[in-house]
Amino acid sequence: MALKIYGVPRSRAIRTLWMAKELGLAYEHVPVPVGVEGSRSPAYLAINPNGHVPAIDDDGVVLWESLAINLYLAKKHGGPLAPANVAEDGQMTMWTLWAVTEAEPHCAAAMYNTLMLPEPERNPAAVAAALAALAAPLAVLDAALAKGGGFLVGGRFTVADLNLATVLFYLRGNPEALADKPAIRAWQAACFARPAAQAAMALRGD
Ligand SMILES: N[C@@H](CCC(=O)N[C@@H](CS)C(=O)NCC(=O)O)C(=O)O
Repeated sequence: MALKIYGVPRSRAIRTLWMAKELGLAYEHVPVPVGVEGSRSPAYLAINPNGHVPAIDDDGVVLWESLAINLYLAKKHGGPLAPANVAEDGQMTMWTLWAVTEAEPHCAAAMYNTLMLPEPERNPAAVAAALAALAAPLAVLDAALAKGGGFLVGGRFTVADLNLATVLFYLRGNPEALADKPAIRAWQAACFARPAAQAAMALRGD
């Protein structure tokens, strides 16, 4: 099989598993866990020297960085998820970089301190700070989705929506962050209702 996807579904590998399912790709899933036995093992470090999942080996093209992998797969396979021209390519790259710079650090801080850390280690002040930092970016996103007919680029679901939706998934424990963001809530519902999203999320087992 040409495409191998490394990483357990309960990690950022879910982003690439979702993308592969959207594109209907045949792939081999290698569920490398996080830690010394998996992502930090010598065998895996030879694939991704950063020690992070996911990574892919696409017939010899080895890539890491989940959202870059998705942009690559979209452009390689084409179709409605991919950019139709260089302007859309720019917009999809813009929203993907926006996801990792403007949203992900704050979404991750909120998630860790709401859902992931053992309860005694959770810091409510860190959650409040993260949600305060997200207020302006989320207002930008809500307005863009309202203006764009419910999607980020080209009035249709694309890799940009998939990439950003997987980052905003981190806010699932903080619905208050989206209480006054109806366009984001409608967009999230549309993204996660997709059959490929449902199939990928089922792999997480939650
Ligand atoms: N920016 C990277 C981050 C990858 C990342 O940090 N993955 C986590 C799992 S969600 C990981 O592998 N952690 C293991 C470690 O850092 O040891 C991406 O989007 O692929």
